[in-house]
Amino acid sequence: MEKKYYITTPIYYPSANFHIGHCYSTIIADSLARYKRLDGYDTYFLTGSDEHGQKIEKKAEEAGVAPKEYVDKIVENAKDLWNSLGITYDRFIRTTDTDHVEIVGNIFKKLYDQDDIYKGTYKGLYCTPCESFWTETQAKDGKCPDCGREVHEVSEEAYFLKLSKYQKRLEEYIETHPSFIQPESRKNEMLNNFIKPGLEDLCVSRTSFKWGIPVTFDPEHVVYVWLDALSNYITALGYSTDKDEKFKKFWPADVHIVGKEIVRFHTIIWPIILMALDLPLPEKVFGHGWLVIEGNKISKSLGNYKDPRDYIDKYGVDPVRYFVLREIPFGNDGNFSEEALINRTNSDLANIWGNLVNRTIGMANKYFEGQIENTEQVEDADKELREKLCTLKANIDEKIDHLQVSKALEEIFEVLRLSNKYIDDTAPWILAKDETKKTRLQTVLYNLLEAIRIAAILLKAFVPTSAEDVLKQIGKNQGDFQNATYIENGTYSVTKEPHPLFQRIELPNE
Ligand code: ME8
Repeated sequence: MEKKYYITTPIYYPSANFHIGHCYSTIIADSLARYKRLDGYDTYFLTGSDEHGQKIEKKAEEAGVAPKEYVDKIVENAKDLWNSLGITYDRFIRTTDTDHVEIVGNIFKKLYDQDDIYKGTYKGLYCTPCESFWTETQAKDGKCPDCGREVHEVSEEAYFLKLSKYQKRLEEYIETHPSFIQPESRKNEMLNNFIKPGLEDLCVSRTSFKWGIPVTFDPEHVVYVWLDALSNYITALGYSTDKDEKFKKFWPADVHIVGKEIVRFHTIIWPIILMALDLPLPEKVFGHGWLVIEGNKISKSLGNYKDPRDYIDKYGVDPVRYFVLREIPFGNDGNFSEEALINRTNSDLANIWGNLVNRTIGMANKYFEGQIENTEQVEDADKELREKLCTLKANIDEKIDHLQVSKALEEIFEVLRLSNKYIDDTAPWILAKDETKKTRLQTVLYNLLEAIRIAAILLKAFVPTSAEDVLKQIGKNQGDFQNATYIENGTYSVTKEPHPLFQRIELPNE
C-alpha cells in the first residue's frame, strides 16, 4: 500500500506582526512533513491564512482600505516569512480563494438541507479578537476566558449547528480513540470541561458585518469564521468537487498541528462538522504549547515582540528552527529569549555538532588525505556507538510518530555527543603516532563519519541547510533515509576545504 501523510498547520489570522511563537506550528509541521517525505511517504503539507471575520473587517476599516486589499498585502508578508524559514508547504490556502469560498458555501447548504443547521436567534456574548461565542457562565466578569478581553452582547437572527445532536457520538469517539487528541491531558480537558457538561448548539452565521463567505441561500448572513476556517482542511483538497483526487488520496488528515488554545475548535466543532458530512475524522489533533517569555505569551502589546526575520538574519535560519523545535517539549510551553537562542546555538549546534564535524574532517585530512574506509578493526570501544547508529532511525521514527520532536532532536544530539566522547576515548592523535595502529585509526574515523552521516540524514528534516552542508563536506550528497543506518563497507572522501558549520555567538554582555 502506498504510504501517505497529510499534515496541516492552523491557518493564521493575517497579521503584520508575526512573532517567533507564531512560527512554531509551522516549523514543527514543516519538520514532520519533511521527515515523512524523506521517509518515502507521499506527503501533503497544508498551511495558509484565515482571512474573514469582524476583526479583519475592523482593521481594514481603520487602515482605510477594503478588507481584501488589506489581507492581500499581509499575506505576502506571511509567505515571505515562511520562505525565509524554509517552509515546504504544498499549498498555501487563503480562505478568500474562490474554490474555498464555493465549497464552504456548499458545505453550509448541505448541512442546512439535512437539518444539521437550522435558523434561530442568537443572544449571547461574543469576543471579537478571538471570534468566539461564550455563555454567561463561561465569560465570567464579562471577560473572554481565552484572552481576558471584554466580551460584548450580541443579539441577532442566526443559523445554528446542532452540536448537541452529536455530543454522545463525539464523546464515544474520543474515549475509544485514545490517540485522537494529543497530549492526553488535553483530551481529558476537552471531555471533562467542555463535552461532558453538555454541548450547546453553535451559532454559525453572523449578520452584523459583511466580511465573510455569504450563506448562499440567505446572503444577509455570512458563515461563522471557524466553520469557514476549519473547512480549509478539506476544501484545499477539492472535497465535493470533480477535482477531488487529492481529497480521495489524502483525507483523513494524519495530523492537525494546532496551538493549545485552539484544540477546542479542532476536537469539538471540527469532528462534528465531519460527522455531519459523513466523513472520517483526522487521525490526530496535536495541541502544542507556546513559546513564552517569563510566563507570558509573546505579543506586540507586551513589548516582547520582534520580527523572526531579525533573528534569521542575525543567526541563520537553522539556529532559529532548531531552537523552537528543541525548546518546546511535547505539549508544554518553552521559554524564549535571545540569550536562550544563543546558548542553544552555542551548546548544541556549534559545540556538539559543528565541533564533531570539524574535528573529524580535520583528522581524516591530516592522517589519510581525506580518504577513509572501514578496516573493521572493531574493538569494545566501538560497540555502544555502532549499536546506537543501527537503531537511531527506528528510534526517531517512533518519536516522530508520537510527535515528540524535541525528544527526537535530543536523541540525535545524544549520538553526536557520544561521538565526541568516542574521540576522547579512542584518542586518534595517539593512534596516529604508532604505524601499527593505522588500520585501527581508519576504523575510528570511519565510525565517526558514519555517525556524522546518519545524524545529518535525519537532521535534514529539522535543520535542512546545515544537514545538507555536512553531507556535502563528508562527500555524501545522497542523504537518503534508506541509508540512515551503519554500513560496514563504505568509503569516504571528505572535503579538503572544510568550513565551520556554526560560528560560536558571543552573548551581548560577554
Ligand atoms: O488561531 N507560541 O490563528 P492565529 C506558540 N486562525 N504558538 C503560538 C504562539 C506562541 N507564543 N502564538 C501563537 C488562529 N501561536 C486561527 C486558526 S485553524 C482552522 C484557524 C500559534 O494566527 C497558535 O497557537 O491566532 C496557533 O496555533 C497559530 O499560532 C495561529 O494562530
